[in-house]
Order: sequence, then C-alpha cells, then structure tokens
Amino acid sequence: MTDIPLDPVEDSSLKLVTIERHIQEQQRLHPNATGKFTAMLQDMALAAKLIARQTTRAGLSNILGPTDSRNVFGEVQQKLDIYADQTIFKMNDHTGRVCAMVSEEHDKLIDIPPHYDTGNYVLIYDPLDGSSNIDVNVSVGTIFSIHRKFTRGERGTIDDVLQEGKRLLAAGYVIYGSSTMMVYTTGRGVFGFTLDPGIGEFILSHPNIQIPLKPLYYSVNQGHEKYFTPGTRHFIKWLQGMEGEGHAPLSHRYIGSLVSDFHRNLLKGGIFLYPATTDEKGQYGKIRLLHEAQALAFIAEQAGGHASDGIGPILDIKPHSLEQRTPLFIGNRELVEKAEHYIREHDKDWISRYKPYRLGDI
Ligand code: P6P
Repeated sequence: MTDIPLDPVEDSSLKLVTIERHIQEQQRLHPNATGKFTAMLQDMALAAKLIARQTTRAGLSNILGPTDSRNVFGEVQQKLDIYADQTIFKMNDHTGRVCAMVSEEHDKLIDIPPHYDTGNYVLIYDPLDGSSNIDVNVSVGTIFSIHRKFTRGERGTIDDVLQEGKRLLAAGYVIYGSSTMMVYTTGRGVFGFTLDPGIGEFILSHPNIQIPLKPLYYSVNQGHEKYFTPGTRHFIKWLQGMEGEGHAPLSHRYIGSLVSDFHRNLLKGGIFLYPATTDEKGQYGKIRLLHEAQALAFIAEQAGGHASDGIGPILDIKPHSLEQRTPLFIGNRELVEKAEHYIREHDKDWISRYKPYRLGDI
C-alpha cells in the first residue's frame, strides 16, 4: 500500500505547513541567514503558482503551441516556455537579491537591469523542461538552483555561474502534473509541497523525502539503443535482470520529461539515465549541466541517492560553459555506481575522449 500523503487542509489535526512557513523555519537553521535568501525561495514558489495557473489551463487559453523561435539549444520555443521564462525573470530582476540569472531559454548570462539593485545570489533555471510534451498533456517542470556570488563587484559574472554543483545553496523543481508540486532542498533534506488550488498555497505533503532503498524503475530512451556505448548496453541488460548476478528486473518507465521521470524515481526508487552515445552529437549527453543536472543531483544526494556522468559525481564537475551538456545517471546510489562499474569496464575509449572539468582537474 503506497503512502498517500496526508491532507493537512482536510485533516485539521495535522499541522498546516505552507512552503513560506517551512522556508522561514529552514532559515532559523542557518544562523547567519539574512532573510534575502529565504525571500528568494518564496519568490520561486510564487513564480511556480503563476506558471501552474497557465500550464493547467494551457488548452483553454491561446498559450499552447510553438512559437517561430528557437532557444540556444536549437529547440523550438513553446509559448509556455517563454511565459515561464519571463515570469521567473520578472519575479527576480528587481528584488535586489540576485546579481545574475541564467536561463535555458537564453544563450548568455542575464544581467540585472541597471536601474535595479543587485544582491548576492545567482539564479539558474530551466523555466519549463519537457515543454514539447505540453500539447499532449504530459507533465512538465521547472528546475532551478541558487549559487552564492563570490566575485568582487556588484554585478554577477560568468565565474559566479560556472561553479561546481557541490557549492550550491539550494535547488528545486516544480512538477506541473496531476497536481502541482514543488520540491526543494537547502542542504538539510528534501521537502515536497503540493499546491492546493483552493487556497493557492503549497502545503507540506512530503516531509524529508528519502529515495526508497528498493528501486522499482529504470528510465531511458530505448529508442537510442543503437547509439549506446557497450558499457551502457551492459548496464541496461543488468537492470533488466539479464546480466550479472540474478536480481529482480526493474520496470521500464520513460515519460520523456526529465522532471517527471526524476520525480517518480525519487519517490518510488529507481534510476534515470540519459547516457552519452557514440554518435557525434551525443558523445557528451543531452542533459544540461547547469540548468538541469546540477539541481537534480543536489536533490538526489540530499535524498540519499546519487548522480554521476558515468565517471564521477555530477556535483564535482567544474562547468566551463553555459550550454555544457552531461551524460546523466541519477537515482539510487547502488544503481548509479553499477552504471559507473560497467562504463569503467567497457567504455575505456569513450572515457579517454570525454573530458569534463572536475574538481582538482585545473
Ligand atoms: P529524448 C526535454 O527536452 C528533455 O530535455 C528532458 O526533459 C527529457 O528527459 C529529455 O529531453 C528527453 O529526450 O531524446 O528522450 O526525447
């Protein structure tokens, strides 16, 4: 019987913890917190509510469908992509809390308008991941992470953005699905909040999420099998119970929406993999290191899981460019480490050619 989150709004005996209240409580755990960081997380929650209002009625307003423009990755921008991108930008550009923003929808660092004050935080976000699924009513998501500025001067620089994931202050995602949930961590556990549209509040529904020890699912696009490396092929056979020591085969679930696949595996146990492939285009994977992988890796590690590019921890990679991609294996630590084992064993050629910057490399 799966645990059905209790409903604090219906059952008054439960403490009604809104995300704002929870963030305030988390702030008290950081003695030198100034409240600006707290307010920034609350701003993200408000942005999520505004985006949720559009994603759940996309079919009813003329906000569906593609535009005639493409993002930095050459992907057709959906109207909702642009709405979500602008909503997050406008929620943060004037607050005096942010020194720079980076969005998957823009190819350069987004400066704070000169007439606004700047602050100590860098906001990195994918405003609407998986947006190509919107027209077919599949869950999509927002992914965000926050770094502290370390360079001198008022304005954020590219160096403030290109920090390793292990230096992140916070990370989170919003999943716009059968219900809207916001999940976040500030390095002291992972907490999930479900939006109650009746009161317009995110209510704590998943306190202290830990990835279940017994994994149920693996998520990969099997359609790319022709281009998988030998190591990835062996790993997938192992997941299917057809290689190595006998263990129960995992079920295959793949939605093609990273936040949805990650969220299911976080709550039920499993692994999402978007590996490098042998074709020219895919040798560094598809998932964006800054806008997607770092945030989800921080959350996975905080929930007792792990995230790797197949060689080492995602959180150890020193990014060298905004549009950097990475192979991604994320979920139960035992599964991720098994993937690394097979890649070490069978993909020595790929490893010799794949050179992300890792802590201590340079
Ligand atoms: P494929 C969406 O564009 C995305 O970045 C992720 O949300 C998703 O996991 C992946 O691409 C799906 O890619 O190649 O399987 O269609």
